[in-house]
Amino acid sequence: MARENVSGTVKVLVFDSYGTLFDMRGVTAACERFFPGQGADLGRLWRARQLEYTWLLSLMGRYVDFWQVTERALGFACRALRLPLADSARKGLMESHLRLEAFPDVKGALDALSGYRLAILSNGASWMLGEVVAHNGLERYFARLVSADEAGSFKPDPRVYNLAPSRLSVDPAEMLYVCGNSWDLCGALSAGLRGCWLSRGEDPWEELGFRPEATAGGLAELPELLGRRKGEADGHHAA
Ligand code: LAC
Repeated sequence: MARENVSGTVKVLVFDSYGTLFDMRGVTAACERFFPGQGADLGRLWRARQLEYTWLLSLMGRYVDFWQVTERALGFACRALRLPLADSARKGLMESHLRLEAFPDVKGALDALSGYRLAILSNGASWMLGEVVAHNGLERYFARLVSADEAGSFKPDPRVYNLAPSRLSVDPAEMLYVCGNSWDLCGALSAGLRGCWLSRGEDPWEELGFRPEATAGGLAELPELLGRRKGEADGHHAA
């Protein structure tokens, strides 16, 4: 259900990581393995606190990397739900972030988009991104894994989004950020990036005063939205 085509030249596609390329339900499944019957509640609270802590620590100017944020959020979520967190469970739950599966549409879409330079821009620490990309055998697709760590802050700090065009040496007008988390995409749009919303789930678009340039129901729609065929050289639009 491609709703609007992307207009103008796009040379570089930058993807968010968690929830866009990689399915966070792997974390919930790990929560369920360690705490049967509580996986959904723990997964939800952990993810919520993980994001809230990134926002709080960024606003406080107290950056610590995404691994530490994630571990602190896990500690809080377990205490809030009265779940005893043994070291083995902590380790297993944390490491589930490194073993997330890519959504089923990722590999085909990356193949179809091989005429573009592709990259990731994520809150995840560089080594975390490297591990999850390698776990899915996707290393060859990406020119760069850009981590918020390089800005010492988290999304939606504009300094994080600005890393993408600067690290990839591309004019923001020729770059499209593709993201499944609409708050994150609003942050990118606010920072002056172009953005396509990947509407994977049932969540509606956030009411933060921005509209995406295009909306895709899955990554397989991207080549059509971009109006280009596989393998076309940069700068030559099919549509
Ligand atoms: C990321 C989180 C926001 O990958 O999903 O940056």
